[in-house]
Amino acid sequence: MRFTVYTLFPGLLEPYLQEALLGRALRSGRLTVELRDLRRFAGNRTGRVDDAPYGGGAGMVMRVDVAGQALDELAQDAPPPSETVLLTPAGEPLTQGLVERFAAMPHLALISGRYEGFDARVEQLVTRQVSIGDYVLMGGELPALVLLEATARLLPDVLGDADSHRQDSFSSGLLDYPEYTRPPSYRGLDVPEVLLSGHHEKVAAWRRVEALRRTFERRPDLLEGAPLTEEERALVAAWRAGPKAG
Ligand code: JCQ
Repeated sequence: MRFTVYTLFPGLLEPYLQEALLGRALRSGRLTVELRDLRRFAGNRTGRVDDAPYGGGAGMVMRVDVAGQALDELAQDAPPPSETVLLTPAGEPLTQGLVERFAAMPHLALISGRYEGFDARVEQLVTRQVSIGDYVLMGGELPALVLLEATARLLPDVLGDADSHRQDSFSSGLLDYPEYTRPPSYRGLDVPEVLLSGHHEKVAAWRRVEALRRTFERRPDLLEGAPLTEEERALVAAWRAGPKAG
């Protein structure tokens, strides 16, 4: 898979991409990332990529023609990107489902803005706007890396065997069950007995209930979309009904 990332600060992304599993995926050729500097499109009229907002107010706005030239350049690529994605807090939330769709694309373009964001007309030039969460950063570079990393780990042979997708959080629609490793007791904190029992069916059943319990306690919003059995729905209903239940 190939990513093309437009940014004013390619140097911010470069070192992150050289290390660990992403670095290995890039060196192996399973993943290609091209960083392109948006500054090239500043032109010699102002030499700047930003300008003051119409209507007044504080802050600067990134010029529409800067993004326009980037998108023109992308249209010349072979193959052109399947999607052109602007990273912005006003975008559609990034979910594992969306990440799975990105992972099926041969070429994806990401556009990272700075300042107060792009001229709103850029929304009509890209195919999609994506948010990585409800907070505001200083630029779209970290969001681009987040989207890229979440996508890259789904590509064939990017995760090492040891890191392989067990059942990722969200593939079940629930948070992950808690995991433990040695020692069995640490400062009075004990590993649940069932995990030491060697009883695989009991372990699987315990993990499912604990995943359900964590999701109920921490992210009840996820239970709406999760495929649960009748029995599991009843268990959740009992937890909702009161502290004695379940
Ligand atoms: C992305 N969640 C937060 C900040 C404007 C393009 O317009 C803007 C982009 C940014 C950088 O992205 C984020 C972000 N998802 O802050 C302001």
